[in-house]
Amino acid sequence: MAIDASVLVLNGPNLNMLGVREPHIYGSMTLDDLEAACQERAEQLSLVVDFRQSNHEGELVSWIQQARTEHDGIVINAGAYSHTSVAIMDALILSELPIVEVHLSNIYKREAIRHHSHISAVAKGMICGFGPHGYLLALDAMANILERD
Ligand code: CA2
Repeated sequence: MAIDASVLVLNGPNLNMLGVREPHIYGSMTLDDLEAACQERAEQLSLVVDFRQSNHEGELVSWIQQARTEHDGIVINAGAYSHTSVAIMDALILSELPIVEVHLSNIYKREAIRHHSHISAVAKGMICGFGPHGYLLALDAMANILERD
């Protein structure tokens, strides 16, 4: 069991709209509901979760830089920046922390522009297609990684 390890759960652009629009793709849970579910799972796993969302690439980069000294791992759904941001990929590499990537939707069943993620190249692994449950699976995976390493 990873005792009181600290995990930054980062959410990228538009994920603050969860539960408000497109429930057929992203489900009806709001971001606040998702945070509550993550906090509950984190407690069971003896993890401390710092759950954040930003629509701004630079803010996400700054938070990842800070995580290097403040957290033990990063779970990230970078939203559309997953497909475009070399800056976020570089920040994740520089953090030297274990990374678990998560997506609510199955990005491979969607438009071709969503099939490639820069995050996947630097993540320990990636979970997609299971909706909000994917975040809980990502925390399980992170607890396992932190216990192992
Ligand atoms: O499936 C995912 O989790 C995504 O990261 C979500 C991103 C999308 O750009 C990625 O390709 C896959 C978009 C998040 C937008 O979230 C919304 C939530 C509710 C209503 C509209 C958008």
